[in-house]
Amino acid sequence: MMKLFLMLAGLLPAAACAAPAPAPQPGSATVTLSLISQSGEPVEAGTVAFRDTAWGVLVEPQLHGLAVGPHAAHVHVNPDCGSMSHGDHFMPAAAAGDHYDPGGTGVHAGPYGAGHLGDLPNLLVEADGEAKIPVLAPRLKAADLRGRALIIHAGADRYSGQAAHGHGSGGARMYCGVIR
Ligand SMILES: [Cu+2]
Ligand SMILES: [Zn+2]
Repeated sequence: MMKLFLMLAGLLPAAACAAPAPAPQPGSATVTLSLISQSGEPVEAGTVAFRDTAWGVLVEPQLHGLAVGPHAAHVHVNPDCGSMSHGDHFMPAAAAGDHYDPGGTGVHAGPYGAGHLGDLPNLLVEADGEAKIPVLAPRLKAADLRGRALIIHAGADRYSGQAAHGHGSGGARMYCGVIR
């Protein structure tokens, strides 16, 4: 036992000296989200950071003031969170367009499906109104995200259905930000 300890102790300094050179800076992106409101009053909800890993993009939320429960999160095509009104019909963040879908699949199938690349896992808002649990988007790279919009929806994503109608993909657009 003692012999083993001495052996390990002897190895430590050598291991420290032989530390590999720092890995190349991984890709990353970030977004500050704001509540989408008809008045246009800016209400910030925090940030989401994206980081490339060997398993896809790690999505790290730091959000506050949201309704408790799971919320759909998607990368939408356009870097524009502008809302539109059609008569008295308010269309929150309509300018962001549809879910990011470079393959033209037209299918909303969630983060592990073969549809929209912009379909992220649900973000879970805990009892204190904060979302801080990281999730993984295995098919994405941070470079895909910059210059697009992140939208968080009022409800949960069931990873199915037609995005344009909101069925199964989280309902109303609630928070939006342009990814940089
Ligand atoms: Cu969306
Ligand atoms: Zn989708």
